[in-house]
Amino acid sequence: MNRDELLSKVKEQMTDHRFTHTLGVASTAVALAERYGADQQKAELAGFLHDFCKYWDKSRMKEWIEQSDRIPDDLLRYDKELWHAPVAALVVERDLHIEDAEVLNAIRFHTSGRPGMSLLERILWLADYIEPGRHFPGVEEVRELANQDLNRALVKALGNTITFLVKQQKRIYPLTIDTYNDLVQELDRQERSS
Ligand code: DGI
Ligand code: FE
Ligand code: FE
Repeated sequence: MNRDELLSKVKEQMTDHRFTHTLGVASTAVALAERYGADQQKAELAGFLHDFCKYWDKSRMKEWIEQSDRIPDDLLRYDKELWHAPVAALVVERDLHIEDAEVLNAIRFHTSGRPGMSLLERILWLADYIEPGRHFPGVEEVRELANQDLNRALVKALGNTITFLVKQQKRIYPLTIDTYNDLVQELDRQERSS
């Protein structure tokens, strides 16, 4: 499948607004990959596919989660906002024949993150947060940090996300907290050694 065919399959899955977001994430991920020395093609592909299942029905996502032994069942006890990421990784592997494990993991963990994220996973997570279509309080500060230091940008952005969820009195998926703690620890080490 070439790039145009892939993009038309992505477009079919979502609203025009979400497709614009998708293109913004892909181009931001490419720019971050260039800046931080990751594979730009993989960054673009992960950006194109990350929200593939964003508009799937809850029941359709639930079926995929229940049938897969690669998605922990505890996810079903947390908000469905978290589900589209691991489901998309399975769906694009099976239906679009995407085989690259790094790209699939970036998609899988693009909402929660996970401890020990790869460079590509970090880049997609951050690109999703700062793409040009995002306009929420604090995003500009994270955009500036993203030009300077990937981990500082991620700690700020994940902290903002967790604060936002607390303010909305939403349950926080333990993996999201684990990701935050892991990144803070890494940043502490990084800053102590510099
Ligand atoms: O799909 P996008 O909107 O582009 O971005 P995303 O995949 O990062 O999803 C963001 C949504 O997920 C947003 O509504 C916040 C929510 N979210 C992220 N982490 C958690 C979470 N929701 C809950 N309840 N718990 C989390 O840990
Ligand atoms: Fe998403
Ligand atoms: Fe997204």
